Amino acid sequence: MRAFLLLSVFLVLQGSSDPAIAVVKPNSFRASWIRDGNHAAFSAESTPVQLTIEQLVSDWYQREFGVSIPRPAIFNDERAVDCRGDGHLTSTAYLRTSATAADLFVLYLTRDGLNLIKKQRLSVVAPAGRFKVLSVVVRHEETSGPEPLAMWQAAEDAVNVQHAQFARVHGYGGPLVTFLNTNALLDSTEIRAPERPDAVVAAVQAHSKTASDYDIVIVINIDPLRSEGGRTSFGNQRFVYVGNYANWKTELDAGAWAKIARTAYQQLTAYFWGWQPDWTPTCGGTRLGFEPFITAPRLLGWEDVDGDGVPEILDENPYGRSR
Ligand SMILES: [Ca+2]
Repeated sequence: MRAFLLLSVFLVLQGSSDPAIAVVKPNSFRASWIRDGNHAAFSAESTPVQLTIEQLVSDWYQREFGVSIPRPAIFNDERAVDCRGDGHLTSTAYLRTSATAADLFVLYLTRDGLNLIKKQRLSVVAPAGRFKVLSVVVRHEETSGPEPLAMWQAAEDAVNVQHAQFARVHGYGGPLVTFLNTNALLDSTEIRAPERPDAVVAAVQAHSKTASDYDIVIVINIDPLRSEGGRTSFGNQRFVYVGNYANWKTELDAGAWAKIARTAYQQLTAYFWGWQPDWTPTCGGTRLGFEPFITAPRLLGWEDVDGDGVPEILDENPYGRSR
């Protein structure tokens, strides 16, 4: 877990399409009472009825973004705190703008839903569908072992199995996310700067692979002489780089390859979907129950929060929106 935190520190966001907007408005909204479903001060009998958290969050979407989100996805786990003990309520809403893209609305509120801590609106890749991935494994004698591509393929296949299992448990017809993987093995002598997208594009071309044919290019470079984190690069070519974040010095076993795959496919790829680590803050090894996913699935639109049987990311009328 410490390694994942380290990775976050190393994260480089290049050319993000929409800068984060952070607004702090403490105590700005106190609509705590309703009458007959309307936001009036008291009921007819002057008996105050407190708004539910869901209603409060829904009102924040209307107020801050002008969008109707009647049944918002909410994460409000008291255990989700950072190393200073700070936590918050997180709500996200993905509204599709095309088959592959979405507007993402993010709210951080105090746990009682009454105060806005931060808001964001981003244009992101929708966290659903089939993603064509070119995985480039850079071979290093000390760490790669005799069959690096076989080990890597088993680890990346396991990620697809995780998505398939999630879909099965939730009764969906198929996985919400599938990675269609093509793998390439490059010797470390073939590529001098594997952290640079342009160098990778050129190096794979020598292997008859065209980077632009893929939605995402992932580079795995477990260089025993280079302790470094990972990064996600935005741009014409979406690019994920996983360095030797755990300072491996010897041959990677299946468990290590599985960790690398989780870093690549569950964590660094999730930045394309708009995910940020503090959606569900943790400190050290805290586990909140949604692993191997990197965050609460409902925040990625992967659960049916409005009760019509369709996960919100596929729902034509997500979050209880009317037609
Ligand atoms: Ca739904």
